[in-house]
Amino acid sequence: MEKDGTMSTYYVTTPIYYVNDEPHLGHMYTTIAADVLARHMRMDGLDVFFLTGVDEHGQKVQQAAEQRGIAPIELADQVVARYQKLWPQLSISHDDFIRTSSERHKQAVQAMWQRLMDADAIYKGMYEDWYCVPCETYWTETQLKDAGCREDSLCPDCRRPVEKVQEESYFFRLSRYQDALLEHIRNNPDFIAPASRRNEVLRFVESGLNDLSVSRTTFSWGVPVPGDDAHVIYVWIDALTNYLTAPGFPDERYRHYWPADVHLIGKDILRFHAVYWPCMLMAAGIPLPKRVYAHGWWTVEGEKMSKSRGNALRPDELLAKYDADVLRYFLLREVPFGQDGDFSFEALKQRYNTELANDVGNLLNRSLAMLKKYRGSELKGIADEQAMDRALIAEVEGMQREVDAAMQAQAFHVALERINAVVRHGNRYIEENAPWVLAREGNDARLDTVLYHLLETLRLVALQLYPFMPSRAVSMLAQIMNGPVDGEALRMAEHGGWGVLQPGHICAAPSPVFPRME
Ligand code: ME8
Repeated sequence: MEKDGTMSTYYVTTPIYYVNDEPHLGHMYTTIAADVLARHMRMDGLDVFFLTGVDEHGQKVQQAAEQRGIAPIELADQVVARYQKLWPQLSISHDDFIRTSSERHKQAVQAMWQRLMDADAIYKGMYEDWYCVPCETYWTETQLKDAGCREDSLCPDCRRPVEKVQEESYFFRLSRYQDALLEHIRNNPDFIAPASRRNEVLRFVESGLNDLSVSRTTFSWGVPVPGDDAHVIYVWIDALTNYLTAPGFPDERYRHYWPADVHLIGKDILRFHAVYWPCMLMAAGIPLPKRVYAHGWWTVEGEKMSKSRGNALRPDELLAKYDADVLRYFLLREVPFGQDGDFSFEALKQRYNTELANDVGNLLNRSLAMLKKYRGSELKGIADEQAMDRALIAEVEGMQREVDAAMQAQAFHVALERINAVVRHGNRYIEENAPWVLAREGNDARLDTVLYHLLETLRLVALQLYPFMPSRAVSMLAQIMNGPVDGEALRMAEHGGWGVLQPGHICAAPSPVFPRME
């Protein structure tokens, strides 16, 4: 809550995904991570704006559409339909879905362009490119170098000679903002994360920035340059401005959510987000996002995922095998966010069976089963609280603080490890207290106290798991609360304290939430 009584905002974004490819594991990953943050922050009572969407313009999309004999917008519509079907299947709770072909976006991009013109940050010059006549394709110097074709000036696609062409282009004065950007990165240690990426960007900026070509005359599928229709605004000004369009730019209302709290991206597009974007914003007099977090890349069963290898993991294939919660958990638990990792079906099964079926599932089943067997599922209250009970409470409260801190730092794996530690503590607590012995000996005061602490621990564990596994967590809570639970309405301020369950409350009988995976 802010001092004036308004709710604090939290604005989280994913990249906008190109529509010349179908969704795959990589797209799922960033979007799931953003969703977990959004859900966590909503539970914390923040006014959250979670944005995802698609990047529709550019030469590649125009060419992909031509190859299929359809208009670019038709291709875009098809891929948009795939994303819009996919996100609910993965329990993605975005507040807005931006399309760069929309009218609102065109307005925003042209307004952004105008601001850059007004600041004299854009000028007209000549741009050198390579052109393959047979393929009718333009290649940049970098693309030729990356494909090992620069030496002989060959086309990366058909290996025939390419020719150098010059084209008129607008340029953004990136070099002018080099010092200001360096100062910003140095003064704001949290601006780029993780730290290794921050160092990478610092080194790149220190090595000197060149002005950036920001328009093309060689294709038409894009936003026209205001007042110069022969030029289309080149991809990055167009794409990056989406983060302003969605909250309302150029209307002043965009300031309600802007600056973004975090742009989540893959490491492949770090330079655009941590160098070009902040310089554009500085030039336009718009505040910079608070943070850019570049996560690592997934390989699949040890191999680089690529279209040509045909091994890109597709959502349909994954969702046919596992439900959304299992995928969400695995992706954020398996690899520390920021590092590269490998997706393997064996590792997924292993983690699920150990941490979810064995640890969380057992704690829930045993606790509810004992409560049913010894107390007809009724919680009686705390008649004999001892040091080990207080230690359990302290552990649960420590988890809440540390999960919060981890989420502020996008350290998803740390949050999950911390939750798992409480679950293991809960299982040990059962062994140490041996409720079956307490029942046999007729030690009702102690038995009731132990059962109460178990159920309250489970309830608070389920709350912390909710952002990661919304439907499983709701199933856990529904058994504990013995009634339907609306996940979206969960709030830490209301539900997050120890002692919400009241004596006399009757829980449901256990029914497995994490059945073993064979
Ligand atoms: O780059 N592992 O779109 P895009 C993890 N339109 N994440 C991966 C991945 C992998 N193997 N492969 C892709 C674009 N990603 C631009 C962005 S933003 C203003 C414009 C994820 O469809 C990762 O988040 O190529 C990466 O940044 C994104 O997909 C690239 O998606």
